Amino acid sequence: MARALITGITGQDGLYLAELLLGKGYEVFGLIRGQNNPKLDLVRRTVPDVTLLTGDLTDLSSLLRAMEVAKPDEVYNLGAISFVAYSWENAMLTSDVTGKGVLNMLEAVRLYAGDDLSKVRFYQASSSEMFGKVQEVPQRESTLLWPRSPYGVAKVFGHYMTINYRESYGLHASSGILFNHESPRRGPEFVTRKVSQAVARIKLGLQDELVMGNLDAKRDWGFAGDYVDAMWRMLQQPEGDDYVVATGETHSIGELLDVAFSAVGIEDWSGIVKQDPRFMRPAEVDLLIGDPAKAREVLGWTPQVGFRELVTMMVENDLVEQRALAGK
Ligand code: NDP
Ligand code: GDR
Repeated sequence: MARALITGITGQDGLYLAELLLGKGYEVFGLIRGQNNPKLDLVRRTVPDVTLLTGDLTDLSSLLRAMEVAKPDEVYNLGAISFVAYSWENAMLTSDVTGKGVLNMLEAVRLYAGDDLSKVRFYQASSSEMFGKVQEVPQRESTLLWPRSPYGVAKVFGHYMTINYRESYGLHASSGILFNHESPRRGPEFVTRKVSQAVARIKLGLQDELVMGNLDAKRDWGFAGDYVDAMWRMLQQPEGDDYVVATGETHSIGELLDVAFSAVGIEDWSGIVKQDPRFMRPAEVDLLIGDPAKAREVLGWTPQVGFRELVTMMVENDLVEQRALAGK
């Protein structure tokens, strides 16, 4: 039975990936941090067959211990401070976790594997946020990186460290440059879930306005369940490599609002949505659209869920959740 260790098991992708790997017959280990993690119950309920190990990406010894217990064939490094807006307010912490944390994980792999690095394959959760200021459209593996946030800069460090371990030590290390991917499990701080929750609450009469930041930014949004499959496919290749994972379509935040409100029968949201500078970023990533040709050709990966279906799925899920929370 193949063995996998996932960091970031409490996150959106960690849960989908754990489900995917358990379904394939893997023995799955998940790294969980803190002495009383509030998401522990959620993980236990959702993926009860995952063995949880305590550890933190800033603590190399905890990662090494996790490696020694899990003895993984595959390591998926999904743990990170992942909210871009937060990264300006906590730039050092973001650098330590999202940037240097990758190096800690790579070192834990190297120290665990000793002189047989071929026994472990490594996946790094890189991000389209690394592209930042638009250099080329659509963005592909070779596009110049110009990050625009402390988060993006930290991800660039992790990305190149992953490449460096591949080139220096021959580690089977892959970096997935994933564009935004969403689901009903998305954290409520991210724009899609913020919108889907608010739209559901407005429909149910629990809220009357929605305060947003920049409505002009454009993102290439896909479904998280599809994207974790691409991660797994990368580690099944004969060699490690870097891949853009995206839908190849882009939509503005305004279009996201159109689709989400129309899912509950509201066609004109102009009187409901307000804008506030507190949700604007010091530097914005204006346009993301990925070219997933390499992932399609080499990994045989294609996204299954389109933008409208994704947003509608999230709104419908939040209608059920918000109705239950309100006792309606
Ligand atoms: P989430 O924010 O949902 O999950 C992040 C995970 O990282 C959580 O499990 C969190 O644990 C964990 N984590 C945070 N700090 C630490 C730490 N110090 N040590 C160990 N674990 C820690 O992110 P997603 O699931 O959406 O994303 C997964 C990865 O993919 C992240 O690295 C993200 O940056 C990257 N990514 C995501 C994209 C997306 O659109 N979703 C696109 C491209 C890249 P806890 O619950 O304890 O806080
Ligand atoms: P992003 O996702 O920064 O792309 O990072 P997020 O959903 O936070 O923002 C997307 C875009 O929406 C604009 N926006 C708002 N965003 C939030 N969160 N809240 C608002 O009220 C709001 N109004 C407008 C933002 O300015 C931005 O342009 C996500 C994360 O998952 C990263 O970890 C990942 O690496 C990238 O996607 C790819």
